[in-house]
Amino acid sequence: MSTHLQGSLFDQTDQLRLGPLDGLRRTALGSGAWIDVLPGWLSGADALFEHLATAVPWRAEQRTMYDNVVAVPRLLAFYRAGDALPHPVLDEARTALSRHYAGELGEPFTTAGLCYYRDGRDSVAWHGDRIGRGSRQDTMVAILSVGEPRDLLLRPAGGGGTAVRRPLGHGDLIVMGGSCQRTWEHCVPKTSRATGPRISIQFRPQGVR
Ligand SMILES: O=C(O)CCC(=O)C(=O)O
Repeated sequence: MSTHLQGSLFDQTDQLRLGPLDGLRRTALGSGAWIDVLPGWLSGADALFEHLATAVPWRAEQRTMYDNVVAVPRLLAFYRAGDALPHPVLDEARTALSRHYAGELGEPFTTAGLCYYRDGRDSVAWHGDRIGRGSRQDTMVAILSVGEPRDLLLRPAGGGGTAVRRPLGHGDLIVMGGSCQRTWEHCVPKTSRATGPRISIQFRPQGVR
């Protein structure tokens, strides 16, 4: 796959390295939902981006919308608990997140969902991760973003209220926690700006999807 990532424009260093998690900053969203954000958690992420873009078996999906079958506007891959992840730094990231949140989450992050947004036309619509336990229990979803910056928007479930906008750049981490998957929803909207590719890596506990 051609990746078109303007790598040198993103990274200040070639060394792939996760920073400490103690810089995470929490924002309470309301209704028991919160987000933790850590810009630049992963440095030297150009090589990771290139590796994931070419080595992951990306899947194009389709869905039915009214009477039509339409392409899902992003490429996907999913690694179940126990599957080998496509790069060792993702194992490191998952282990570090599991350790950091052990007390609060009470279980490790196990699965990794990967999404490839090829350009600004790729997107994901408003949703909560409610397939499984996220529909009835507090949980956490941690997202590491690499490549072109894209906005993640959050709003109270069902719409209404003011949306919160979080730009996610190369190497940035966001963790959605508490009731966020039930009481809030999130999306990555399309953009008409000239936008290169982005890969999102989501770590979830078992049974959350
Ligand atoms: O692209 C992202 O970071 C968000 C992905 C997401 O919300 C999902 O796949 O459920």
